[in-house]
Amino acid sequence: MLSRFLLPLTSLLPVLVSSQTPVENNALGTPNLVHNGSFTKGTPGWVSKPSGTVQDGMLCVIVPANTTAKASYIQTTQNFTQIKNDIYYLNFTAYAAQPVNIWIQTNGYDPSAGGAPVDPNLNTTQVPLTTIPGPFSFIFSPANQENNSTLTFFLGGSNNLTNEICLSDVSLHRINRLPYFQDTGRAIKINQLGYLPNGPKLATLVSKSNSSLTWHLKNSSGTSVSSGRTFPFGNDTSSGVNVHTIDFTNYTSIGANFRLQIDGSEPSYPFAISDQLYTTLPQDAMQFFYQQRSGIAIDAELVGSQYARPAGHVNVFPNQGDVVTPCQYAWESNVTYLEPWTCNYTLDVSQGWYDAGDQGKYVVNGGISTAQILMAYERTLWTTNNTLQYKPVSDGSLRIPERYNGYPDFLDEARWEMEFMLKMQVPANSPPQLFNGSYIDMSGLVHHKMHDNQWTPLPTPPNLDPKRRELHRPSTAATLNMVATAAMSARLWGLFDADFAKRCLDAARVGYAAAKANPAIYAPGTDWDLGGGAYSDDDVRDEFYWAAAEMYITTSEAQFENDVISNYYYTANASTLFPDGGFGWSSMQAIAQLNLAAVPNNITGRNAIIKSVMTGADQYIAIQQTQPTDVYITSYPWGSNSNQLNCIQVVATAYDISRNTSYRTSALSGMDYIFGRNAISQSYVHGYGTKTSSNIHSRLYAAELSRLIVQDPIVPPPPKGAMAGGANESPADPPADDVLKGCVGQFCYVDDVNSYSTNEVAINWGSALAWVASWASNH
Ligand SMILES: *[C@@H]1O[C@H](CO)[C@@H](O)[C@H](O)[C@H]1NC(C)=O
Ligand SMILES: *[C@@H]1O[C@H](CO)[C@@H](O)[C@H](O)[C@H]1NC(C)=O
Ligand SMILES: *[C@@H]1O[C@H](CO)[C@@H](O)[C@H](O)[C@H]1NC(C)=O
Ligand SMILES: *[C@@H]1O[C@H](CO)[C@@H](O)[C@H](O)[C@H]1NC(C)=O
Ligand SMILES: *[C@@H]1O[C@H](CO)[C@@H](O)[C@H](O)[C@H]1NC(C)=O
Ligand SMILES: *[C@@H]1O[C@H](CO)[C@@H](O)[C@H](O)[C@H]1NC(C)=O
Ligand SMILES: *[C@@H]1O[C@H](CO)[C@@H](O)[C@H](O)[C@H]1NC(C)=O
Ligand SMILES: *[C@@H]1O[C@H](CO)[C@@H](O)[C@H](O)[C@H]1NC(C)=O
Ligand SMILES: *[C@@H]1O[C@H](CO)[C@@H](O)[C@H](O)[C@H]1NC(C)=O
Ligand SMILES: *[C@@H]1O[C@H](CO)[C@@H](O)[C@H](O)[C@H]1NC(C)=O
Ligand SMILES: *[C@@H]1O[C@H](CO)[C@@H](O)[C@H](O)[C@H]1NC(C)=O
Ligand SMILES: *[C@@H]1O[C@H](CO)[C@@H](O)[C@H](O)[C@H]1NC(C)=O
Ligand SMILES: [Ca+2]
Ligand SMILES: [Ca+2]
Repeated sequence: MLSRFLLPLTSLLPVLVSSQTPVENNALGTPNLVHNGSFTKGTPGWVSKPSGTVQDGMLCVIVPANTTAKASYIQTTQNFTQIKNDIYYLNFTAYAAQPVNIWIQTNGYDPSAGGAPVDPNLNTTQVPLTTIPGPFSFIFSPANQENNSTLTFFLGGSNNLTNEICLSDVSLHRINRLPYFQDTGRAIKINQLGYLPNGPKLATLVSKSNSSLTWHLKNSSGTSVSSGRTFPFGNDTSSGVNVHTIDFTNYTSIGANFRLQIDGSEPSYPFAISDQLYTTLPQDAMQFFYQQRSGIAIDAELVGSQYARPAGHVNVFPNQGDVVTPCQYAWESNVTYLEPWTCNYTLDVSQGWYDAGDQGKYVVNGGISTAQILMAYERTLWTTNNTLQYKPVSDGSLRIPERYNGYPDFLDEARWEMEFMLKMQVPANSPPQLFNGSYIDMSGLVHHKMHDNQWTPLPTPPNLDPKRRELHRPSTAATLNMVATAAMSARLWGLFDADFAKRCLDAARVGYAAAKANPAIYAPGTDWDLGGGAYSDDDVRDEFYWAAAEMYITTSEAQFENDVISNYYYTANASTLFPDGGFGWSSMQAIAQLNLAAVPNNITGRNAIIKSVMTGADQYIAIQQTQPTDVYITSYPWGSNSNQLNCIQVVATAYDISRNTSYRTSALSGMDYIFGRNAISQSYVHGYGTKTSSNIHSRLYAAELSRLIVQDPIVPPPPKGAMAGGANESPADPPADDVLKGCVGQFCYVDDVNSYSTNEVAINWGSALAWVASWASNH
């Protein structure tokens, strides 16, 4: 597989000197990972078979005729570390007495195979040696971490005569990213999309000055149309810089290309004042989901030819799933569960969305993502005074294959994932499966996740993923996620497709009973980094609350109402329901509470539930008032943009329920951060704003890497509407480890394709954006 993305640079130098790749060949400055690569000390650091000799500064090996590829080789003996998703440069000089193709691998050891490669990170084929000593260069990015790696040149295999192959000047360098300059953009931080005429208009100035300064709002001809004084704030602890606030809310005229300016300083990026600000964002945010779809060809007519691709994971070679998908091997699961869990069946778990930059599919993350899309639709059924500019409720509003099929497109898109989640359910009357030392009936539970058993490199088009796809053990949390979303689907599809609605509700009832019978099957945190994330969760009180709530709202049945009322979260206070920093896929009580409050139902104590949502929103607003960039968060965890957006969802729902405009004002100001009103002037939604995230981590959109590691075809940049995870104050990936050391809060972001901890896409972040965009487009 990797060979597809690796060609000798010798034939491709014009691409590699392109000005778009500032870091290319920037390897000098890091140590050579190969010792004695020029054989100046003889052969220390090397082993060869048959044993070679050093002649004229080259290690030469006599390769017998008719040997197999691996029978003759030159290999390093001092191991080096290959860091997952880092970038390496390999150079060497070699020739052969008779022209021959050799083969290079970096790899770990597989003790059971006597040192054979497990999962080569560099696996070239066809390195053509001639009789003239040729320089060769390769750039590669390891898909998997390998702490004890070797570099091997396999010499045999293709020649029927005795050959002599000589090698020298071997160097292997990790990319050098330093010195690094972080582009923080303009000093005046704005929402780069702009501002609504009748909405709040706030900007943040970074300035060392502690006294108020005069600002001007200039129109597209540079004429000052409004002016005022900044409000010095002082140290913004979320970024550690001194800031002022600019409030130009009172200016309400529509126009394009406004700029804010402090006399004598650089103006802000341009922005609009427009009531159409968020009109296209819901479609583009939703378009991301179509592009993440598994099991269907992505249609050029809908998304443009550069984004078209064949169906991924429909068991067409080299894919090993997802129509026929086995469970993990017992020897694989043994490591995570400390017992050899497996199952006897295969399942068709095709469809669904790829979770993020990877191509795994996780039911717990599918749950929140599907829920937020369904909620974006459902709120249009109960909000009053809905002067919707954009109607998720309509058919034909998205560029998806199901447009104009008579069903609302948001429901169509969510159904793609719902169908997958239904398929993840353990079939009725399945043989018992191992759990905690005994075999138990898991029928009706839902497999936690399915993904590759090893990471694939970036880029990997889904239809070319060769790894084994595997089901992981069922979990209570995944089961309840399926139940909750199936209950929502049942009530929303009831009007359109009664058969599907029934299928959802039937599966939900079976799942609900299975979860109650097996309330503590947790996905362990140890089940990570073998081609997928863990999504571990050992507190499922929130998932039980959510499932019961959705089942009750859909069915009005007393058993579900009783389960809601007896749940821990029913009487929990607002700050437990809506925790500081927002909610996420493992804390679904918040989603449950929003739906119990907003969707018509007769639950006992509904007024208290509604009050808790208002209090939760008030608490977020109280935090926002301490933050000069109007964020609701005070820390910046992995995926912090979704935390901010999920807080907006709470405040915006409080507005939908109460029509109290202070919630609307707060939620709209909360949008600013995502679109550039932050320490680094970053608009995190690709294609929206001036300085937007462009090198997003994804196997589908690794254009930055494809420029560096030459390949055919060149993969596209991310589509408009794809959102990066955002600032992460504990970043952990190769580029971030190099360039974000000691960063503070909002600064902890790098727009690099390999920065999965700050720059990845994910469905649960995209769904938060889709909900908030739909809400904002109504204003
Ligand atoms: C590797 O080869 C490339 C292409 O010839 C060259 O630009 C680069 O400087 C070399 N790197 C090292 C570390 O020698
Ligand atoms: C590496 O490349 C060789 C030669 O094409 C191939 O036989 C082998 O299967 C590859 N190994 C892996 C793990 O991809
Ligand atoms: C490499 O393997 C050796 C021997 O097993 C071990 O001692 C060493 O810690 C390993 N190195 C790394 C970086 O894991
Ligand atoms: C290289 O890695 C292998 C596999 O982990 C290990 O057996 C060997 O001892 C390591 N060699 C050194 C020098 O660390
Ligand atoms: C290598 O194999 C070819 C074809 O089978 C044969 O003709 C040739 O004699 C062999 N060479 C040696 C040295 O065995
Ligand atoms: C030896 O290899 C050459 C080139 O690959 C081929 O043309 C020739 O037929 C081979 N000879 C034998 C005896 O197989
Ligand atoms: C500003 O905030 C940063 C981040 O919280 C903090 O490290 C720094 O000490 C603060 N500076 C001042 C002058 O208070
Ligand atoms: C906006 O206008 C009102 C009414 O003229 C005024 O009281 C208020 O101070 C103005 N706000 C700002 C931020 O200038
Ligand atoms: C599971 O791990 C245990 C303990 O390491 C080992 O004894 C057992 O053979 C393993 N079972 C399988 C099926 O791999
Ligand atoms: C609904 O809209 C009408 C007309 O715009 C307005 O008079 C009324 O107060 C609004 N009702 C609510 C509950 O916001
Ligand atoms: C799987 O099926 C085989 C044959 O039907 C049976 O012998 C075995 O016990 C089953 N294993 C499990 C874990 O159910
Ligand atoms: C709530 O109860 C009222 C009065 O019995 C009934 O009219 C209404 O339909 C119920 N609403 C829901 C959503 O069940
Ligand atoms: Ca439709
Ligand atoms: Ca949980």
